Amino acid sequence: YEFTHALCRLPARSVTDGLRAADQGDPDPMVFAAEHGAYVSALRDAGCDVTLLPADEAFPDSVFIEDPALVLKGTAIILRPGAETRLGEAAALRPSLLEHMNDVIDLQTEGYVDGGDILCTDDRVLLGLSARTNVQGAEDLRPIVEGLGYALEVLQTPPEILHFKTESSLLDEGTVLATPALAASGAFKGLNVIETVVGEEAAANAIRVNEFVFLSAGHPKTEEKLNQAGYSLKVLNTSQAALVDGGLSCMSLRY
Ligand code: CIR
Repeated sequence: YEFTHALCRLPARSVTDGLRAADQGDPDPMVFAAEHGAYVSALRDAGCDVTLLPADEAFPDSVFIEDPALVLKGTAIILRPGAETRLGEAAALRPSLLEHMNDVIDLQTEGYVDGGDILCTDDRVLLGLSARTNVQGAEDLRPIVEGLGYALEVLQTPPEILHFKTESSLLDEGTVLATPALAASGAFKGLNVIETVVGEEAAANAIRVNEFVFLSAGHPKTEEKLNQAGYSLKVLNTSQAALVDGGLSCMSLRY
């Protein structure tokens, strides 16, 4: 969770067409841009040099830049997103990755892997199978991840959860924040788990960036729990990302 850089993409006006499991209304592109701006500022405050890519109107969900790529030790792996409207995001991101990363590897697969299903510790990559990530994608990713010195653990995300990291995040080297449902799936062997408070499940899509934990606003009990545990929090509004099933982790590639 120690990062010097982050890559973000401005939200497109077409984010109003973003994918969502349940419709609670379209995000407002102006409000989204303001919330995204605060997120980028928070990354900079936390010590990251942020590269901000232009909006890509062709892809409504392209602000969620974490899904088409995985960065390990400065090497970007271009993934194969599991939603049809997002498949082209991987190729669209490639030139920027070539420019900003030490090395770029293409995942060659006929399967699928979304970055939102991948939680990394210093030496482990936890990959949750989901509607967006399948066994073939996971097994084709394995040699790349192992070649970079990480152990890959393939886990099952409970079916009602979009992405593995929709409901979990790394708080420090030995601790994750997770919803009770994902914690109960047994995915976090060898790690301490702090559970989100019931009714505040969306808080689990958090990120640790250097000394700070970024947490979505509106989860006061989980916020209190993390304060008590000694974490330094930056609380950020994600109301518009939430309307299209996004959260804090999805909006940057940190490296
Ligand atoms: C999607 O359904 O793909 C987007 N609307 C939301 C993606 C969120 N990404 C993430 O959790 N990593």
